[in-house]
Amino acid sequence: MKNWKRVLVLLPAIMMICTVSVFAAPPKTWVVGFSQIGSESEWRTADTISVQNAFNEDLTFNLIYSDAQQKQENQIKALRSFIARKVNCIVFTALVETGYGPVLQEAKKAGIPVIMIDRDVQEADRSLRLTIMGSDFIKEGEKAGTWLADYLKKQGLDDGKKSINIVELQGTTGSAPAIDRKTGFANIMKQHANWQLTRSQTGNFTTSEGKAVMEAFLKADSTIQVLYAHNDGMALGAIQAIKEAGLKPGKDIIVIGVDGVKGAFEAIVAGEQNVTIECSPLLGPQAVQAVTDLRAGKKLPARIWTIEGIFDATNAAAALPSRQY
Ligand code: GYE
Repeated sequence: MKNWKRVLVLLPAIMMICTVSVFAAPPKTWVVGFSQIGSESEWRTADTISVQNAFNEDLTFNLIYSDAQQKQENQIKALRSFIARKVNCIVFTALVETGYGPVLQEAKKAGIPVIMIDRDVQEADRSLRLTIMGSDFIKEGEKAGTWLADYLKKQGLDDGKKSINIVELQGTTGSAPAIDRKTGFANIMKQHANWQLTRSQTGNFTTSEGKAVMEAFLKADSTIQVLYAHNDGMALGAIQAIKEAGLKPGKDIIVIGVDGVKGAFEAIVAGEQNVTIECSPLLGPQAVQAVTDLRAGKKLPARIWTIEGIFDATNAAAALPSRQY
């Protein structure tokens, strides 16, 4: 009798649970604005395609894509237009780390959540964006330095006394990966008193500028032993410059790149690049997952890391066929 009464009292709730599970409302369609920085590298193209495909495959999202063509003012305009259109969420890659404070404040005021992918901003108010997903660029720089230390040791090229002359091709000035990859590499340099950074200049993450800057380095300096390029695109441009100067890249000059694009794998297999530190651009599925969680009312972690490897002559050939970018 008692049990029977309990069932009667709980009946409305039981019915509601059944209705919700059988006729669960489909997720609300969300409009997502994606502000991309441009198409300066093979990496960037793979990243754009990954994000576009992942959102377009999910019919509950409507992605508005904006390409800033490497101009911060274009990005700020795009973000303002997303706010004016009252998008549900903004996915944002910042060209450089600073200068977006006011527009991010506007998004916050409008109640539009911002998810950073790949490149973060440096704003004192960390609440201006919900999360940042992507790679640890400082760690990438450290991996490059550690790889070099191991390689020089194995080849018997570093006695700890004679100087090791290194040149650096930096990424876009003021961007998170350029700042952090420099810092990470410098952290390892500090442990090697004889390593000298003889030249360091931006190649803007492009193959053409990487080539031009390396040409200038080679003209001015015949003692270069190592090139550390903040991305593979610039390393590949520099390889051309090294060849045109009558030297053998990968042998006369050790070439280190970052990203892990197909071109770098091919250059490693050909013996012209020595190593690439992987940085995955395939952020689309992770971005969709984060926005889906957000829509469902879940709290996002403040940092979502990408897991990445290191590829050199010991493992690049085996990995090449399965590379996706
Ligand atoms: O390494 C470079 C690109 O932000 C991690 O940008 C990205 C960098 C990548 O153009 O190739």
